[in-house]
Amino acid sequence: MAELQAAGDMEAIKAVQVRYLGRKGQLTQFLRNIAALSEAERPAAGKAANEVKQFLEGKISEALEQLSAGQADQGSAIDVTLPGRPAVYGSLHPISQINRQIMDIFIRLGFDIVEGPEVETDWYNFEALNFPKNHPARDMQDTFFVSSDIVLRTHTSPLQVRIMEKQPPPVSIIAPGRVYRCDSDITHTPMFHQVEGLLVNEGVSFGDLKGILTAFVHQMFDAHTSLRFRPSFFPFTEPSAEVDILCVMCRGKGCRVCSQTGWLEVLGAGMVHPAVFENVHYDTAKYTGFAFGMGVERIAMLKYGIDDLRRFFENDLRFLRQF
Ligand code: 2U9
Repeated sequence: MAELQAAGDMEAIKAVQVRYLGRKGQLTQFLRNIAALSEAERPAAGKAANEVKQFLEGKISEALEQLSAGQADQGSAIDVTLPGRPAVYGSLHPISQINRQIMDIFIRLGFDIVEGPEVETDWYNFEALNFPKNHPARDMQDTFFVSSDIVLRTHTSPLQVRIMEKQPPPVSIIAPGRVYRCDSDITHTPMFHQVEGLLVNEGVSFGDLKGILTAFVHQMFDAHTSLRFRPSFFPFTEPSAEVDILCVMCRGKGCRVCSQTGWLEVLGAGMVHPAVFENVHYDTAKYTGFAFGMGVERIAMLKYGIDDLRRFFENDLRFLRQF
């Protein structure tokens, strides 16, 4: 045992093994000589010798195991020639990508990006924007109320009211962000993303609005996309319009995506209602302005041909990796 303990490497352990258990080893010789003993001595001697043999074999293999375990700890068992694991890259969510594309277009057109609170007061979300007290959007059915006076913003327009309160015209801003509506089905999620724009100055006309939105659509979709302005209504604009583009799928022939109409609604817009300007103390005799709004998920679905809004919120990597 002392010799085994002193053995520092594989060779030294093997030498101990040979010395006692080898063909000419001490114990092997002893076992051979048992035959020469008297019949009375033989059984006890044989039994004792075999016990010693088993004990030694056990101790030697134990010593060999300890040696190789020690070597693994020191790192020699690591194969440094194995190829490394590939790094997995993340990427921007399709909504973030479309959001950035929209922002880039309006930045080039001279707009500034503004952001603000997602929890708003009734004044900024509704009252200042000329929503009458009994408007259905103010219903608990449509809006998430934090308290009777505090709501999760249902659009990013309150932010633009805040900006106008703080600074005089000219104003040309784009407000992107999350908005919340008490709505959940195949085509609505309780949270979605909006981009709204506002431009106020002397002499701003509906023609300016058409020019800006046409430039936007031609950069976002295709330089030859046809647009159509349809009369509509919002409390905060007058006149108001909804903007359609010729269906990107069927080019106006009529298909499932455009419900056989040949057109796709992509934007809402209009001239800012004078009541809104009065609420922020802008001189309505001097200034006019236009505003517009769009849903980012909707633009992304049309651009990428995605038919189910819920895909954006499931975070299934097999979907996300395609963008
Ligand atoms: C101020 C005054 C007016 C923003 C506007 C729309 C028309 C519009 C919808 C598009 C799809 C909301 O995401 S959506 O459901 N938006 O149709 N938004 S004009 O008008 C404003 C904004 C701020 C101070």
